[in-house]
Amino acid sequence: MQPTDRRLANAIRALAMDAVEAANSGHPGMPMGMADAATALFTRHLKFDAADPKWPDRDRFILSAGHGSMLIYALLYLTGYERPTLEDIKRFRQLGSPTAGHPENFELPGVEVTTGPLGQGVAMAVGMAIAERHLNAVYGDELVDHRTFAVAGDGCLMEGINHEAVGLAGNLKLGRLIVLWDDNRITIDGSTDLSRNEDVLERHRAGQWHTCECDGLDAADVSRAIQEALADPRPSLIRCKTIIGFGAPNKQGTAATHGSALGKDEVEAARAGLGLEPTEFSVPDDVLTAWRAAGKRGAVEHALWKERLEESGRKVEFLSRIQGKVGDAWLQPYLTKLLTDLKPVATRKASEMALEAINAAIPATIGGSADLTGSNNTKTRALEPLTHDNYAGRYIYYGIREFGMAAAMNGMALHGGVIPYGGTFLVFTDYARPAIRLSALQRARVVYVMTHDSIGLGEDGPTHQPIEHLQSLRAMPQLEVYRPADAVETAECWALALQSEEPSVLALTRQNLPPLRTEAASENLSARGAYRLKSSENKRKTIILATGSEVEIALAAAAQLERQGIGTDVVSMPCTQRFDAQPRDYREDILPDVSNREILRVSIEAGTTFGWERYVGLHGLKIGIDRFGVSAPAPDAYKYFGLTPDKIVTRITDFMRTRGIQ
Ligand SMILES: Cc1ncc(C[n+]2csc(CCOP(=O)(O)OP(=O)(O)O)c2C)c(N)n1
Ligand SMILES: [Mg+2]
Repeated sequence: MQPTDRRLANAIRALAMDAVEAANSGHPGMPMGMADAATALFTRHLKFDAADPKWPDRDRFILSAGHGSMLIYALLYLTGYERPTLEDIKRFRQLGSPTAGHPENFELPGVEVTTGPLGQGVAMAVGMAIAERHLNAVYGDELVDHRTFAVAGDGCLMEGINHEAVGLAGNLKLGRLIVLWDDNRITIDGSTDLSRNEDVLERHRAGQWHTCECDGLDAADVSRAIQEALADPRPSLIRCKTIIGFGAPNKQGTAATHGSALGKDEVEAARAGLGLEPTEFSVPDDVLTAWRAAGKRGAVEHALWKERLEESGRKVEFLSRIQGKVGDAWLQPYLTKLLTDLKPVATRKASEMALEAINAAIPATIGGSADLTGSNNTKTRALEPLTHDNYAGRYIYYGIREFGMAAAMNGMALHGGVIPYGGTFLVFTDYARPAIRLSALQRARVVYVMTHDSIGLGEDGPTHQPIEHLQSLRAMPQLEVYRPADAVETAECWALALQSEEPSVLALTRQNLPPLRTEAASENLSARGAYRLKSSENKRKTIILATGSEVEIALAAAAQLERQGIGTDVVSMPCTQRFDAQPRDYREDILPDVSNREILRVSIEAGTTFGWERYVGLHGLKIGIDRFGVSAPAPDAYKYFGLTPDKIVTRITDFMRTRGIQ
């Protein structure tokens, strides 16, 4: 006899309680409250095949309320994924176990995205749903026809990013996106009455979503609501009325179950009340069998899909698209053409020029901007807008939603089959930063096209002029920050960003820059992160390191220094992280390990000098801007901050004199 839904759900409850108890850390309340809803979704609706977590046409499931990670670990184990094993679950939250505190996409196939920072899961689900509709438009129902389900808590729906996600999904009419809201009316501080009185459903309806409600503790009723959501052409929010920690007789319904072990006595009482096995981590045979059968539900559909793939005639193309490998065959022809027609150009414009070649050569790219298309130069001529009536389009008008855009791009990148890039002003990486951090943590290949990268943007003034941004982004692990100095470097940096498995930020100028690299190179020089653009003519006394727009200034200063007999190298440093990863020999060739008295190292960047001692040493000269900017035309702002060749030459020679450097 098939076990009841409640018994299936109770297996989730048991594993969640026991794992949190064993770790003496974690969140039992959420998985216990949503166990019935998850049972309905995984045993009746979700299209997946536990034997192949990477099946491209699987439905995507995102646990946005990532603190409830035991919910997804229990589901993956019960339905028969290879990992986590029961042993993994026993080692919940322990060093080296894939059952990390919060779900991490790089630990377990089946965990589609990394969640924990509340709200971002739903926003990434929006991106997944966009990628699905786009690929459906490109490859048809035979190959791409799936849905995106997310489970969100009160926190996910309170976070500001939810507003952006709801707006994007509503406008794009992402009808295949279904969010199940764990409406337990509890957060860490206690009742949601303490902090919320909005009508959450009404807010979603205002964003053109479909909404419905169900008893989240009744799998059949949840299933009914899911059916309703599936039938509606709009994105759906299902309000699942639940009780946090359901089954813990004394603590359920209270914040006490949110984020700590229930305690031995309460677990025993819950076991008795729910009719669970008396021993820890045990799942009755008939229950496990039923769950394992649910894990195979999709096998037939999967097999049929494989047949369709074989017959489609597009198998190779489709699979390579999903794998996401891209070449840089576009680069050399582009550079060859570029070098025949050199003229001053802003690197944001150079980025657009490179994108013309990239978008023609790589159909997986999907561009966009947070309402600064004309400024970020992200839309190339052939790209049509991706809209609800043309999902085949490759350009997204994200609206003024930097955080929503970045999170959606994470979802798109992790869905696979598309390579998202999106723009805003570099200063507004602050608005997107929590999602940029998740791009990095998740190793999502997202390219951030961040223009207006310094005081060089001019009149918009200090609110718009990045100061600390470049260095703070460089401080982020697994994120490559590029600041190219001219059109050639811009193309090189684009090539590197596309071939990376990590996210990249391209910091690009508003103002025109002269061509600095005027001859063909035998390799991508930016790949080294830093390279000698000009070698000293006189005996080398100084090495100037500069990035982006300041390389031009460094070269002009170097020419003056040479005239004074001071041999000067100029090193262009488009990517500090790449330079750091070079072999020692290379790094020492560029920056010889000698004292600043012998060869003075100087850095020039129109931003904070914080951190540049890393390259110029404690006794080097750091030239930059350690205050907020000014509203003025760019040349005046540069003059005001002393970022001109004359001023820099004076600073270098003064510095040498006062330090007794000959
Ligand atoms: C952006 C962010 N802020 C704060 C937290 C810390 N935090 C984790 S869970 C939680 C409460 C969430 O409440 P709810 O979503 O209702 O979850 P429930 O208590 O119902 O499981 C908070 C504040 C977080 N994970 N992410
Ligand atoms: Mg809650």
